[in-house]
Amino acid sequence: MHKKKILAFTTLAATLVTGAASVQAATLDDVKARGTLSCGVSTGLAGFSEKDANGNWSGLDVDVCRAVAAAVLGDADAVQYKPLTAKERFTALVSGEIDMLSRNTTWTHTRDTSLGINFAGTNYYDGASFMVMKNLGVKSATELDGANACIQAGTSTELAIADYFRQHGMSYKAVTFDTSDQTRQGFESGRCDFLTSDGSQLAALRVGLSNPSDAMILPEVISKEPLGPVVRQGDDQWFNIVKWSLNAMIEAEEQGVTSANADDKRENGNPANKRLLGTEGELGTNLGLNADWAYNIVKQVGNYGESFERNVGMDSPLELERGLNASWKDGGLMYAQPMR
Ligand SMILES: N[C@@H](CCC(=O)N[C@@H](CS)C(=O)NCC(=O)O)C(=O)O
Repeated sequence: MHKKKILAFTTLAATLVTGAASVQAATLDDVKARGTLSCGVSTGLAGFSEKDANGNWSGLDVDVCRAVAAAVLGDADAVQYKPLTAKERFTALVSGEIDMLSRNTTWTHTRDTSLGINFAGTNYYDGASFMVMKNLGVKSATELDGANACIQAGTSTELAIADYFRQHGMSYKAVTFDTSDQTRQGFESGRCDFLTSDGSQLAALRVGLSNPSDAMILPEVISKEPLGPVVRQGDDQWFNIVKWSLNAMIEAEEQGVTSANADDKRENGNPANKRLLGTEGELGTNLGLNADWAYNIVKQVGNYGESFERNVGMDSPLELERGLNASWKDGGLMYAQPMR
């Protein structure tokens, strides 16, 4: 190729890239202009994303939506929640119907590389398991050969269970549903011998049964299910904002910064506290946000540990232990990239 042609080609490529970026890289502007964040959540899952009788949403996944709204708009309440089934969620994100997805969604290679989406971190490390009624008399998943499985369509659980049964030379019949409510009702009305989903979701579905103590979760954990918030590809600034909003919650717990002491720590804390909370450094500017972006997150939503305990922890109906979701400082996997 002649030099001139190479130059022309390079200019064209640059124009295409810039053009594409300017079409898509507007999420922050859109959210600010609208004054609310549009966040995709589940249709209802206790502890993760659930609407109460007054129409207020709460949960661990809802807190990630709230954190982003606090960082971007200074108001954790400025969120419009869009309930989505497993099947609908990625289309809603890629089509621009929502600004971000925070709906117990597993980060997998195929999703990350083929759907035009980016995972912005992990807010719950999970694994798929099985729930049975105690009166079935089954104590292990290895006793489930030939059983009927209640399972939600469009989930990674469908793939996990297929692998598990094949690997163990067993068969099952899938009875699929679109929402967690339908799946729970199917299980409760005896349409299947077991219900399979991520462990946290089994805990959530179990508390929704008329008699939770009738059901038990089997000991096998058959897959890795790292759950986290998702954005569409093509807007790196927005990707950074969602990624670092979650990271700020995790970092705040590592630093011992809480909703109760954030005011004190931002004035009198150590250098890392001040950088996180915006009284020193440029972390906000680099994201295109105000200096108090992470302060607003911690003050209004809390750090990751506060959110975990409030929504799914031992004092909540789900009674989930921190386990893998403990801070790395306590032997878990929650580890924030350095905020500097
Ligand atoms: N983590 C898995 C499963 C996600 C999932 O949709 N699980 C069901 C469990 S029943 C759920 O949360 N449903 C909520 C709803 O119906 O909106 C995935 O990403 O595919």
